[in-house]
Amino acid sequence: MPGLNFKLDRRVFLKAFSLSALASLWPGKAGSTVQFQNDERFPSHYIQNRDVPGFFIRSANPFPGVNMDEWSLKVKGLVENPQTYRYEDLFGFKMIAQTSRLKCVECWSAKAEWEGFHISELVDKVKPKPEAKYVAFQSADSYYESYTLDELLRDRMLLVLRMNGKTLSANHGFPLRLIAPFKYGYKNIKYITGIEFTDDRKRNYWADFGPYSVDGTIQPGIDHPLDYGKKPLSINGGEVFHFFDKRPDLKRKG
Ligand SMILES: Nc1nc2c(c(=O)[nH]1)N[C@H]1C(S)=C(S)[C@@H](COP(=O)(O)O)O[C@H]1N2
Ligand SMILES: [Mo]
Repeated sequence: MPGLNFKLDRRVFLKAFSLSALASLWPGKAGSTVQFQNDERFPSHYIQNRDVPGFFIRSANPFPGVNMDEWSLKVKGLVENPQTYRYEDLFGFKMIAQTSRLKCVECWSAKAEWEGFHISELVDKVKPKPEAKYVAFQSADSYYESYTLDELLRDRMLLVLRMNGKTLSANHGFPLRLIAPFKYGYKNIKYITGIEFTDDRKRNYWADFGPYSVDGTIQPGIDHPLDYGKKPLSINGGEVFHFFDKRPDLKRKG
């Protein structure tokens, strides 16, 4: 498809919008997200922002989806054992299921059951060197994220392969995404192709192209859960749990 190589065409694409339209691409501008599906340059099957009831789709750039003939997960940088994984290899890790919310800075949140593996599984295999304090993620759609290794080793941080009992859909990050329940949605990177251990902090997409912090920890404030008629509910900061969510810590107490 000529003209639809987004790595090449991003600058052209960005130029095509006015500055104010560009500002509304930022995920924090509630209600003003550019609806790419109204733009005839992007075929309707492209992954793009869509307010699908129940679980919105957020994609900073229209994307055709991962080509699995070319996909692999490369784990590299300051590690003893760099690894390249095929999709099937990832199912060799110990799978964990967890229900958690994804909370976008646009204010909505949505809940799903996620299945995947903890990053400690990967860390055990690649053996980061002592100076590897940070981890940079690369995606197939030119998106990127950045974490401290300590954050990634926290509970409920998952590299996810399945959502609500099914293989991840293309819209939600097939084949591999991160679910970081105490971080804003933008840090929950989809279409992961690379994980690099480094001794310096890399930036992330929305710190480079918008007003959002690299840290991205969910702040106290108001949430509009999509499964509660978008009614405003207050949140404490960190992972979002509402009164109708089963909190894992409460469950443990029986
Ligand atoms: N690779 C990639 N990951 C991404 C994004 C993106 O544009 N590209 N958008 C982020 C944003 S802003 C949010 S809110 C969540 C949305 O996840 P969803 O589309 O599965 O709802 O994905 C995040 N991960
Ligand atoms: Mo977002």
